[in-house]
Amino acid sequence: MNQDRISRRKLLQVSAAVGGAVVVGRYYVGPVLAAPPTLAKKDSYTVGFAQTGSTNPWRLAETASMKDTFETKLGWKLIATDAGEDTAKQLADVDSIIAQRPDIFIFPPRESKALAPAVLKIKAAGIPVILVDRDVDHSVAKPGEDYVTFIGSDFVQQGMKIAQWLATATKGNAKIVELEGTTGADPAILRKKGFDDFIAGTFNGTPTAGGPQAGMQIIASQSGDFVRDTGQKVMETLITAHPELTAVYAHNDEMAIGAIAALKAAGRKPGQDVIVVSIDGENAGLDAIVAGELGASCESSPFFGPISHDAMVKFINGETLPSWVVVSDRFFDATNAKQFQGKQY
Ligand code: GYE
Repeated sequence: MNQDRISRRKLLQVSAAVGGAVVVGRYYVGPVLAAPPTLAKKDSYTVGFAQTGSTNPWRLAETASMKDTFETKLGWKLIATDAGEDTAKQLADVDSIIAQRPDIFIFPPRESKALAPAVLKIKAAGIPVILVDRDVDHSVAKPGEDYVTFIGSDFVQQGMKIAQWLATATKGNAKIVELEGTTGADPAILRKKGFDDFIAGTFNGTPTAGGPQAGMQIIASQSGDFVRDTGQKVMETLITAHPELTAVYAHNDEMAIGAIAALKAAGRKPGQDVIVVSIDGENAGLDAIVAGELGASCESSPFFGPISHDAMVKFINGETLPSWVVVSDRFFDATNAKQFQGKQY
């Protein structure tokens, strides 16, 4: 039987046989269950939302979506924290939210490995967790067992789609500078993998129709932390070190916009002698596509309020949830960017 499809009820039955008592901090939390703690039906809930930061429009849109759903529409309480893009601060925020005893945590773990123990800690405190936007390392914390589910985009596919677009736009010839997202963050790891795999001629283990892209080389790859200014600074250095570059793959629009500014300042022509591609589908990204400076942006939706509420209701009702609720994304380039301009985030 597929582990992903085992219902919560079955996991609870299994867990009864393997449970042992644990005490975490000042909480006695009873047996260790091989399923997330359950949640009783009631009129309103308190939701813990430990945000990673608010350094870009994408993150602001995500926070707004959570507030809109849980506070404005449902009238519930959202305990929201802002870690200022500091992993240690997010870990401390999780602790402080646990101490306030929310009914559930719905939040994006900034780094995949570093936040996995925090998910176990929340579970041990008897509070269920739904992860949104970023996932944690499954060798430490498992969906369906340690947390309810992960709701988010297919980052490998995003990287693959952008590589495929770039291969077509450059006729398979590109010297690529890659601006990676936050080191250790799930989307940064997987957006890189999807892109790299496409160049190597595979996608999720299956050979791609076009085969390996021998003319596409990643000549430098460095983190710009998903931040516009950092992306710009990193790009300035990489332009000097690698003047032969002909393409930029940024893991988000913010860094792509920073890179475009750096390229222009260095006398290069983004959209002409350097093809820039990225991910997110922000308004600023669409503007850059319409201006001819950004080639394409694969969408990554930040609207997790309604979708996480749906998953939470299913969980409360004891319904089976997949280990991953996949968010589907659109793709923007010069053929369609204009019609979505100003309608994104
Ligand atoms: O692409 C980026 C943000 O985790 C999917 O994080 C998210 C990414 C998004 O800071 O802009």
